[in-house]
Amino acid sequence: MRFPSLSILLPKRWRFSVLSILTTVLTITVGIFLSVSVSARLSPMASAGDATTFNRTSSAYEDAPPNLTAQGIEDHDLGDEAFEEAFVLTPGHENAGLGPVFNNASCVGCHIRNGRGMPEPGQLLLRVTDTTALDDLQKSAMDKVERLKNAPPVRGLGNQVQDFSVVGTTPEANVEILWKEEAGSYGDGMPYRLRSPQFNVTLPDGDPLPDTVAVSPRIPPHVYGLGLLEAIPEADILALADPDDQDGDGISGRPNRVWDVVKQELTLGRFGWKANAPNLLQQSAEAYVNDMGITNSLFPAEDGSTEIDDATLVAAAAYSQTLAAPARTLMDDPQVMRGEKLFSDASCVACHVSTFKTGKHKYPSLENQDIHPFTDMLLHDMGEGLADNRPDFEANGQEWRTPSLWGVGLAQTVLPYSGYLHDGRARTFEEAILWHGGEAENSKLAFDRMPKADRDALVRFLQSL
Ligand code: HEC
Ligand code: HEC
Ligand SMILES: [Ca+2]
Ligand SMILES: [Ca+2]
Ligand SMILES: [Ca+2]
Repeated sequence: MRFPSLSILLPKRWRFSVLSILTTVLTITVGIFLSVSVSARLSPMASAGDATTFNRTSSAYEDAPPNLTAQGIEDHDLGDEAFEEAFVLTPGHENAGLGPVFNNASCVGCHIRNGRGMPEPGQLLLRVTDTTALDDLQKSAMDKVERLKNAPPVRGLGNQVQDFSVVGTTPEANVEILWKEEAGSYGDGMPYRLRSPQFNVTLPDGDPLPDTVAVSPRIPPHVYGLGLLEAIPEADILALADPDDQDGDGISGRPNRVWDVVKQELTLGRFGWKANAPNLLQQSAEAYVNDMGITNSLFPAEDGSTEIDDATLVAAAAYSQTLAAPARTLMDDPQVMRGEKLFSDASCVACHVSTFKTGKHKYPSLENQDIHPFTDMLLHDMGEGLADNRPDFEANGQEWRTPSLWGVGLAQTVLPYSGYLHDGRARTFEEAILWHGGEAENSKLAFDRMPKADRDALVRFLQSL
C-alpha cells in the first residue's frame, strides 16, 4: 500500500509553511539532543583532558596538546625537527655521527608518523642476552648496571643487534624474519590463524646465533601521549601493584625497577615494552646511542666525547613529552557501548586501567588532567606464547608492561598493515587478544567463548579508542 503524499493531504498554499515548521522543530530537537549528548560525552571523549587532540585522521598522532604554552610549543617544534633529522656518516656535516653500526638513521624512521613501526629489519630491534652468564657467580664479575639489568652482554653484539652499518664497517649480524602460522578456533568453532616471528640471525663469520643467547624482538611503539604517562604520580602506579595476588583475581601486576643514569639510582620503570626505561629523557638518549649510534651526554663515548649536544637530546625528549593523545569516538554507538561493557566484564580493565589523574610535570599543560590511557604501567606475566625468555631489570622472560590503548584504534589508519604486540605479530585486534595468556588467560578465554556479535563489539570498542 502507498501512503498518500503531503501534496494530496494539504491544500497547495499550506504546504510550504507546514514543511518549514516541521523542519524547524526537527532542527531544534536534533540541536538540543546533540548539545546535551556532546556536553555529557565530552569529558570521557577527551581521553587526555585538556591535552587531547580531536584529530582522528592519519596525522592524529602528530598534534601538540591544544593547551600547550608558548614555551611548550617552541620546544615541541624543535623536538619535531630533532625527531625527523636523518643522521649521516660524513664528518663535519651538521648531523654527523651515524653508527658505525645502527638500526635506523632517524627517530621517525622507526616511529612512523609517531605511531608504531613495522616488524621488519630496520624498524624491529633485537635485544640480546648471554644466558650462560646469568648465574650468580659470573654475575658478580659484571659491571653493576649490567647486573641490575639482568642482561649479560653477548660477545660481539652487546645487548642490541645493530644490523646496519655505515660504509667501511660490517653490521653486527644479518637478521631475517620468518613467520610461522598456526590454526586455531574460537569456542563457537569459527577458525582463526595466528602468526609468530622466528629470527634467523647470521653473524659476520657466517655462524648462526648460539642457542644460549636469549633474543627479545621489539617493534617501535607509538610515542604520543607519553608526557602524560610520565606525569602519573609514582604512588598511583604502585598502588595498583598486587605482586602476590592478594585479592586472588589471578592478576598480579608489579613495577619494574630500573637504573636512572642521571640520578644514579634505581627508580620506577615506565617506558619500553618491559617498562625498562625510567623517563623520556633517558629513553631518548638510549635511542640515540643504541638505535642510531649517536653518543650523547647520558651515554658518551669511552673518551667522554658526544655527537649531539644537550639541546638536541632535550628537544627529542620534549617532542614525545608534548604529543597529545587522540580523543575517543562513537561513544554513543550502541555496539561500542556494548564493547566497552564486555571489555570491563572480561577483566581487560584489570590491566588496561582506564583512568588516572596526572601530577607534576616539566610541562604544566600536562598536569592535573583526567586521562584515560588504558594501562596500569605495570608488568604482567603474559604466558609462554608471548615470552621472550629474556629478563630486563626486574622483568622476567614472560613479563611485559601493559601497553596504553588510547589512540590504538587509529594505528592502522596512521600506518596500514602495522601489527600489535611487542613484536608486531598480531595483524588484528582479535589476534592480539588471542595471544594473551598467563595472568590474562581468563580474559582471553572470556573472549574466546563470546558469541561472534560480542567479539565484534569488543573489537569495535578498541577501534573507537
Ligand atoms: C630502530 C628503530 C628505532 C629508532 C631509530 C628509534 N626508536 Fe624509539 N623505540 C624503538 C623500540 C623498538 C622501542 C621499544 C624499546 C624497548 O622496549 O626497550 C622504542 C621506544 C621508544 C620510546 C618509548 C615508547 C613507550 O611507549 O614506552 C620513546 C619515547 C622513543 N622510543 C623515542 C625515540 C627517539 C626520541 C628516537 C630518536 C632519537 C628513537 N626513539 C629512535 C625503536 C626505535
Ligand atoms: C594481565 C594483564 C592484561 C589483561 C587482563 C589484558 N591485557 Fe591486553 N595486554 C597486556 C600486555 C602486558 C600486553 C602486551 C603484551 C605483548 O606485547 O606481548 C597487552 C596487549 C594488548 C593489545 C595490543 C596493544 C598494542 O599496542 O599492540 C591489545 C589490543 C589488548 N592488549 C587488548 C586487551 C583486551 C581486549 C583484553 C581483555 C579481553 C586484554 N587486553 C586483557 C596486559 C593485559
Ligand atoms: Ca656515532
Ligand atoms: Ca650491539
Ligand atoms: Ca590481583
